[in-house]
Amino acid sequence: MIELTINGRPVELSEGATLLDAARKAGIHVPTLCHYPGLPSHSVCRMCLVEVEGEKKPQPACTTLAKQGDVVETDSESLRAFRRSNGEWLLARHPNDCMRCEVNGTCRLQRLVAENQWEEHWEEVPPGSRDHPEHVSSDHTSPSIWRDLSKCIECGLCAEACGEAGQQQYVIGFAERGDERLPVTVFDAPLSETNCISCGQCTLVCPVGALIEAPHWHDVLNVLDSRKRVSVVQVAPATRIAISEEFGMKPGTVSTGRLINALRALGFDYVFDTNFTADLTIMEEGSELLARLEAGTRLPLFTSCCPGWVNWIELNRPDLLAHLSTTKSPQQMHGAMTKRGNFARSLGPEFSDGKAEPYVVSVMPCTAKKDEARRPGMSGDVDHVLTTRELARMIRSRDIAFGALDEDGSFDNPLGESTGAAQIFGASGGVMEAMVRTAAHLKGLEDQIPLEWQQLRGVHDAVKTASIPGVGTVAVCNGIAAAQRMLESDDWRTEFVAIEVMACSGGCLGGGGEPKSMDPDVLKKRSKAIYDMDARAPRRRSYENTDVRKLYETQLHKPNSAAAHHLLHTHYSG
Ligand code: HC1
Ligand code: SF4
Repeated sequence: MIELTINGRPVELSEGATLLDAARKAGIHVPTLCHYPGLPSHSVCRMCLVEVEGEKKPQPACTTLAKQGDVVETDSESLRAFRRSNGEWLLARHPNDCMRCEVNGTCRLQRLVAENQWEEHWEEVPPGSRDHPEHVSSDHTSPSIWRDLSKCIECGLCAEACGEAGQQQYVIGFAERGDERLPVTVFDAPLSETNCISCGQCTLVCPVGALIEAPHWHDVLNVLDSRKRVSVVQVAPATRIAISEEFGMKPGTVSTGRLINALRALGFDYVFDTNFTADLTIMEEGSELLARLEAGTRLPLFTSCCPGWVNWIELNRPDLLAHLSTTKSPQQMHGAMTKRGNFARSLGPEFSDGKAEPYVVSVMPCTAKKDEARRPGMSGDVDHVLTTRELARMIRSRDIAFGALDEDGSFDNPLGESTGAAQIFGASGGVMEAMVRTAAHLKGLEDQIPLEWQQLRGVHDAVKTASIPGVGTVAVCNGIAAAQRMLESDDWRTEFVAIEVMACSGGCLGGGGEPKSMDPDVLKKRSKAIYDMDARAPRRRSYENTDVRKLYETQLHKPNSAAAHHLLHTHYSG
């Protein structure tokens, strides 16, 4: 243990803790821009400078290790002057574009300026004047991620999130050195020409608006406001929890009802649940697994509901495409069922003969879902995908008091019922656990196979495995880097019968479209909320979903039938 004092307050810390940890522990605010929990800091923004007794110069709190007996000051005239001049220097190089910026209101640089009333020198630096003629400045080529180098403050967090400390895709790295260093793509290529998997982890950590999800909420509002089309929205399992954080609630607060009521207030005619088709996905994918086990082919089965993972396979290992489940993701299934199932027919004759179709929006914790909605063979099932962050912007833009909305609220039916198995899709290991629950039933082994699989849960382990009686050993890769490592040898081919991969650490609850959070335990808190919802659910196995059962009776016949394949399965391209 290390003991020190910070602003006169005694603090105890473990070895390896930084002065920033000390400040946080003492409840003392130290501003940061280039620090993000879980990623290495480079102390480039110099906002967190503190004075340490005995040191001649101020030290960056984010990278300075705490030492026994340190006496630290975080607030003094000269520290405020340092921060001011560093902040004003950043501002002088930043375009004056806040009013139209997608992160207006949530930008960390903007917040620091507002808090400290720093001087602006924008009149001398008009928008776009901070050119990097030698680098691609503005890149809208990816369907999921937009880049604007003119807004970059060179903190390096995107390169870390995409690189060694995060996704290990190395799409973004540093060009130039020292003051001139800039995070750019390999060979400065537009994102669409790189190996970017659209996971959006770079957008999650960007403190400003240099990396954002491709924004679609303006388009959605236009369609809703026109009231010319029947509008439908579906909500992902992870969004109903994380959206609470956008409105100041504690991580792990469940806001299903508030979310439904906010979507109705925005003008959606029908509010459906992606969880409904998560149950349907399990019926199809679980049956697919058993069919492959019987035939002894294309094993292990890879789950395919994470589009970042599907992108990775297509880009890096097309030789493994046959292992991917052909079952569509719940998002795409929901779009297909909404537009081409009994629901659309119930809307009137023009919807039955294809002259009209409902306008379908999905709200996802994921940026790659935008990309998935445009995949060949699935394009058109979902018209627009919004991230959790975008939906929060939309709600704020209409002055809807989210926190004051009623938490009582229910999804519309028939595309709204779901079980606990669907809810756990939002956490790493959840898809596999849900699949095991239904496979146990399909194999008649329900009495021998437990409902809960703790070995497959958790947001920290890179690879989790479990041996399922009568089925075989299954694995869960928590994050794309874990999957990449697993595929380096050939052991996975014989060790496992099924492998779940979610590209983002923690699963969808840690997706690139989720709220930005400085809470180091945020994933754990979101995950706990998800499993608590499952534990409280009256039905916890996908085949117990009564509307899913009805759907098979009236329309799809049985899992993996020709009708089910037509609507609910897809193919991949290398
Ligand atoms: Fe997910 Fe899924 S769980 S992929 O994480 O299979 O995004 O939440 O909606 O499609 O259901 C995301 C979450 C989500 C799909 C489902
Ligand atoms: Fe890297 Fe993911 Fe960002 Fe693409 S979306 S640049 S893979 S972090």
